[in-house]
Amino acid sequence: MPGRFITFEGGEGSGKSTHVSLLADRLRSLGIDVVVTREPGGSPGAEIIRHILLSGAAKPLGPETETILFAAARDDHVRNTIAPALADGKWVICDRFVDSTRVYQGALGKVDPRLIRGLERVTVGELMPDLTLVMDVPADAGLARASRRRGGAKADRFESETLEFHEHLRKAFATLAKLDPERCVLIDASKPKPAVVDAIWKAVTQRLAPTQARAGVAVTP
Ligand code: Z5A
Repeated sequence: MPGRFITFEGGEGSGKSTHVSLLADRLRSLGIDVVVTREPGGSPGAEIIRHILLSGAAKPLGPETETILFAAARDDHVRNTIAPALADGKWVICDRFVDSTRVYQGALGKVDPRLIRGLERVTVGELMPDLTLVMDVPADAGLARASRRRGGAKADRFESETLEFHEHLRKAFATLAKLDPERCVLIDASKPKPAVVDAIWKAVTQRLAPTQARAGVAVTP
């Protein structure tokens, strides 16, 4: 049986990495084989492109070129990490995926949606997530969390955008979740961690029935 594909999306400091890791631990405790990965990156080739993108080196080339670079990284990641793991029956949890391109480059960067959809068709095809958890937190609170976690380190290409940019980002992710309720669940990530953990687990159990998956029972998402 093919595995399950879960993605986390949302703005900076919304708790994606934290909850990717907590969810993976919980699924593993049920005996499920889990692969944790991220975008941009998640495969050796894509990690090289990640460095180019997050250092800001590609910014002067414009949003279209950045979009193409995110797609090139995704292509490598899907082929070398995600697709093989799913084919092996593993569960894949990915920190950001296509929705980040739709929001950062599409809604915010004003890149033509036809280019974005075309690149999605080539890189992802039918391999869309079974479940996407959209972590929703006020932009200022998310940025404060990200800055605390970073300590004295320099903000990256996207973290250094304005507060207004991050507020638009939050709205765009919420709209995207609303438009695709079959796949997306909006999580109130401003709550304390235990409450967020519970909300995520509720979504995962309702949509993907992990206890049945472990027992080898076919699950219809
Ligand atoms: N990008 C793009 O433009 N287009 C694309 O197609 C893709 C990506 C795929 C990747 O950055 C950047 O690439 C991203 C978009 C762009 N923009 N930026 N920046 P990244 O991978 O370096 O970072 P990120 O994805 O933005 O995540 P983040 O800023 O590292 O944050 P996070 O993973 O969402 O949060 P966290 O590290 O789990 O939590 C932050 C802190 O808050 C940490 O200390 C936690 O302990 C704390 N935390 C978490 N939850 C809570 C709660 N509930 N209460 C209190 N504190 C909490």
